[in-house]
Amino acid sequence: MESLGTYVENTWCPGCGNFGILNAFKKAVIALENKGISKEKIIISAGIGCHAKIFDYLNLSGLYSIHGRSMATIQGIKLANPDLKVVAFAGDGDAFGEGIAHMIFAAKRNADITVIVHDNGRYSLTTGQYTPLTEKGYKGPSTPRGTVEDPLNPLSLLIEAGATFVARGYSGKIQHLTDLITQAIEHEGFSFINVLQPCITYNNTYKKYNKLVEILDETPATIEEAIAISKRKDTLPIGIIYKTKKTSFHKRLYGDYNPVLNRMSREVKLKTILKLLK
Ligand SMILES: Cc1ncc(C[n+]2csc(CCOP(=O)(O)OP(=O)(O)O)c2C)c(N)n1
Ligand code: SF4
Repeated sequence: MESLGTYVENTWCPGCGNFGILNAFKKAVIALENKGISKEKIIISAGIGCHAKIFDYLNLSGLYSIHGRSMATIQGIKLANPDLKVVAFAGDGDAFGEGIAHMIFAAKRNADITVIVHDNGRYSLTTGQYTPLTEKGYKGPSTPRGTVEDPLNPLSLLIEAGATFVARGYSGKIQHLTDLITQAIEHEGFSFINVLQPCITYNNTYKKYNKLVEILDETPATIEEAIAISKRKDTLPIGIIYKTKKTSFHKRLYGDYNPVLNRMSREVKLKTILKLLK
């Protein structure tokens, strides 16, 4: 675990759910290394927000992206070198506000990426404004009289969009979350984990989640059942909610070709250009 940490000072509020996600992710990287996937092959990206600081706290290669764009950044990395396992961290504001088009299209084309959403139901870094996942009626800095909108359901939305691995985790159940992250990264195709993440400063949901979270015994067999489970409000089921097999985007695009490993030498490139120019 220690070799996965960095020298960067951790500035998350003590008790923040992001600590559980960081620990689960480190444990998942170790589990993947034990299965033969070296950490040099695991590449990360993040948006901007409290969640995104995870990028600074992990000793892994990657590219720190901008708000709402970590899903696009990581797709580019995967397309350049499909041998890599790529993971984007996003906030719920990040992924379902400015980044929603990237989420939907990554799911639609079954891009072989993993997206981990730190769902704290708020734009926390910017002091608690409502996000597309915030509950109706929430009074915050941008909605002093309460939001009048219904929240999106991230799970059913991405199942419908074409995601082939959709899960919900809880930062308070670290071993369970570790297993979900490990399986999501191993999955070929678009994998998405919506992690229930209490923000103790702007949305302290620990009590609610400890009461309502329930581990799913098994993955629902049909898409209809998966959508029904995603929409449950009496409990919050965690686990893999939907999983199916479909050829991923880069395989459809160029089969087993790898643009980085099969790169043309400079000489061949020049000859090809000259031929085209003639
Ligand atoms: C392109 C762009 N748009 C907006 C912002 C402002 N901004 C920075 S962090 C943030 C909110 C982050 O909220 P969320 O993604 O939910 O993450 P959290 O802080 O809750 O982890 C916003 C709106 C920005 N930095 N860049
Ligand atoms: S503001 Fe909320 S999400 Fe951000 S570090 Fe503090 S507890 Fe965590």
